[in-house]
Amino acid sequence: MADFDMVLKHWGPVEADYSSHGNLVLTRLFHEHPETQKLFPKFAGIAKGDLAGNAAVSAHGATVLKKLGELLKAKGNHAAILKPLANSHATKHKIPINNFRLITEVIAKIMGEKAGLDAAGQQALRNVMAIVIADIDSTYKELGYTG
Ligand code: CUP
Repeated sequence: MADFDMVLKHWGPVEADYSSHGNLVLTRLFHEHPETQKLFPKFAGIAKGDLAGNAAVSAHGATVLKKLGELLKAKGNHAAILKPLANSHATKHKIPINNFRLITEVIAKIMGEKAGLDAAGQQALRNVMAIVIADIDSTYKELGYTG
């Protein structure tokens, strides 16, 4: 089975509640890699203990997972989705590329815990994201952003 499909097989629980899963992803990311919380000014001041109940964290987490859902469903034909995303993350949000690797690992773990994504499925997600991240990285380089 293609990597996209292996992950999409377990997308149902995520899609059913993007906000809760999105909050879990960002809360875990900010706990495991505290420096990532500072990347988004609107999150920088939130106390660790308040992340889980924070509506803005849930909303952005939902955005991230919805984007990932669109990318998975595009099955590699994702240039039109990814270009604007890579542009805004280089020029507006200034998110260094390694953060996409960090969030990939967190999403793999959360999907393992909450959506039954097994070790092979987690590897499939890493494979999909490796392509996505390489594409973001080429846009970053075109724009002269060294993140
Ligand atoms: O949109 C947005 O916001 C993004 C999303 C995505 C992209 C690519 C792929 C997938 C998804 N984001 Cu935000 C991202 C990120 C964050 O938030 C954090 C960290 C890292 C990354």
